[in-house]
Amino acid sequence: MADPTKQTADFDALISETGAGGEVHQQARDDGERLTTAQGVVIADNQNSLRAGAPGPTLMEDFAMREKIFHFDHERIPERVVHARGYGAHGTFTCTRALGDVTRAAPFASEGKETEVFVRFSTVAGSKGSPDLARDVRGFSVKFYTDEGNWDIVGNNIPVFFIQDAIKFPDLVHALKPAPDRGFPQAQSAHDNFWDFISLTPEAMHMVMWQMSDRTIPRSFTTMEGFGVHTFRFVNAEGKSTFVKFHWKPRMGLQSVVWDEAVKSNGADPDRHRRDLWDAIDRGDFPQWDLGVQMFDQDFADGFAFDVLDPTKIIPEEDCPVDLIGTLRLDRAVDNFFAETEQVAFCTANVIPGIDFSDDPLLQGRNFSYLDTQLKRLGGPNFTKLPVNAPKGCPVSNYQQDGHMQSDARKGRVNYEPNGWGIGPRAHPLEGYVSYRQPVTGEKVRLRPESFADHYSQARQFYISQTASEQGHILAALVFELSKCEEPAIRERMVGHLTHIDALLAQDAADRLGILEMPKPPPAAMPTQTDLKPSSALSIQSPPPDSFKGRILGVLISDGFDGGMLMALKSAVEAEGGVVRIIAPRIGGAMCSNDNLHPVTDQLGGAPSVLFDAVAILPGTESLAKCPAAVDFLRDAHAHCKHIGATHGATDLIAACGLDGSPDGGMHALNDPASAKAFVTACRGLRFWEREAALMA
Ligand code: HDD
Repeated sequence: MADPTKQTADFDALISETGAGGEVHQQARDDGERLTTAQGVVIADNQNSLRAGAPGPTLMEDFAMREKIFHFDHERIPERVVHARGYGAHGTFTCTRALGDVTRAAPFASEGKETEVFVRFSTVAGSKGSPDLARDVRGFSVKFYTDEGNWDIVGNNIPVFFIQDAIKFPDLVHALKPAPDRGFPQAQSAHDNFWDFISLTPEAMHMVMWQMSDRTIPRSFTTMEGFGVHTFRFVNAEGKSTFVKFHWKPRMGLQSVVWDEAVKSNGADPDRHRRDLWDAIDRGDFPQWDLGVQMFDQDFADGFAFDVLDPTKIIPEEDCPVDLIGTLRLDRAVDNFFAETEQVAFCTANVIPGIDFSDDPLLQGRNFSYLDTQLKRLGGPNFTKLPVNAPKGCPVSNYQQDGHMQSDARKGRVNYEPNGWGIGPRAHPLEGYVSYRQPVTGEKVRLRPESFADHYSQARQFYISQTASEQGHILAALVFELSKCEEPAIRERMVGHLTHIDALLAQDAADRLGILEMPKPPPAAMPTQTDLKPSSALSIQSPPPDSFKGRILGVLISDGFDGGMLMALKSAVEAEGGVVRIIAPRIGGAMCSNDNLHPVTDQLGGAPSVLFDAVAILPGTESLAKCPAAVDFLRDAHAHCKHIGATHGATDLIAACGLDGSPDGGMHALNDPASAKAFVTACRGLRFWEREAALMA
């Protein structure tokens, strides 16, 4: 029988002498880095628990193993009740227009002033592991580490919200999230409970139009707008208040994918958005947004057609311009996802001198919810001490003490104020935060103001501001979502609401849902104003971006491909600040026409065209016409209205897809370097939307 002591000794010898993990141990010894317990005791063996004899039972006294497993068992914290899936990065906000006359807020004190920021983007409905391209509103939260304290704009990529009063939020979220009995569907609104609630909530109709638009399937975080949603106040040194709404405008322009692409992307790369942000920062192509503000006074508010305190309404840019006052640049990925992105705690109540709240009832409720939720999620009141949450631009000094995970060890006997010891921090009436002196009167009532009662006019305004293609996408999204509702009454109620927004949209939706008799519209508290003008800022498609910067051209090649054309495409794309990825049947490379093996970035089976903004098809002597993945690659790119460049060698693949390869505004012949450049210039436009009408016909 084998001697167990001997076996252990042999195994130890193996570890230190051979490569089976041995190098790691040896290396750690050499470079001085030691593996330790949380108590700092150096661990001698991280592969074997302490046992009574080699085949014998494990001993309770193995404190190193117990501590390791204990810590592992407690790695999870509750995910956010909404916005669980998110991705963050660090950056800088630079003021481009000083606003000292309107606000004391530190980031706007002088032109060129820089303030550190942390930004977290998110989806609302899905759990932490849900796919990035669910149809969903996106969170856009910015924490400014100012020299007068932390200020958070906790916004979305849509400027309005579903409900007008925070008391309705738990119901909205319950209806949206998986049903409590079956625990699905995950990360989507296409189900009975959501539309049941919405169809009984007329105030949601404006938001629903945005939600059904391509805004909820953005190409990436870097191509989304962000909005503070509510009206806030700027307050200057004299205590004068100016109303303000915050807008983030992406430098890459607004860009979204189409629905079929989103569905397929979720399978091909469920991490598409976070990967895109990580890659952009990694290659030094730092995403940027301009911060815009709509500033207005009480007179403007009184004369505006809607209540500026109603979070289901926008102020069109034509009525109140968006002034650009600064730039946000994200240039540093997190070091540790959990420590930073997961533990960051945003709160609408985190304001600084110069920023104040309005009486928007949704905002007032949010001011309670965020602090409350952090307590549950982060386990105690000391989460503000975590590096990602702690102010960086100013000192923190107060008498808050103790509590779970306290890391501050304030010295001395004084932990109260006022105190007669003459030590410790004191309030400062001049430098401190002073709330805007707003006169308040009124009876205590549970009442929605009448000025919040128009639920359809801006929904209509949004709809008529869209291009025909975008309107088609809204209709298709409504039909998709409502078709997932099993209860006919829900579909009918929704179509009834649509009648108040646009009669043709309602009729088309009814037809495509197979509703034979037009449902009666629900009574409207106020008739729809049909004279609101379209606002071009509400459309994604017009105008399209003027460069291919930050976007990806997928070039499909096979053995014998034209290397000169690939180089021409690369230089044209790189001149625009874009990225080329090279896709081939084998990840080991593809033979160029000059018999050199060219490296590729992706294998065709794992890189469908949904992952690229535009595609070029450069097959060589190796035909791709019989390759199903290549057929899907081209067919999808075509169906998603992408710009397609193709060499003569692509003719048989084009035919295999049943497509007409004749050049048009979206199909480009690649035959010389000049044609490569012209193709990339055409790719600046988002898509060749004209193809869509033909595809639908
Ligand atoms: Fe909220 C998270 C945005 C209404 C309660 N919300 C959360 C996040 C964003 C928003 C971006 C994620 C923050 C992060 O990245 O950590 N929420 C909004 C917007 C709203 C809104 C733009 C309407 C204009 N939210 C809203 C209401 C309530 C909440 C009315 C409650 C009454 N929201 C929360 C929360 C969350 C949250 C439960 C979950 C996780 C967290 O706060 O930190 O407190």
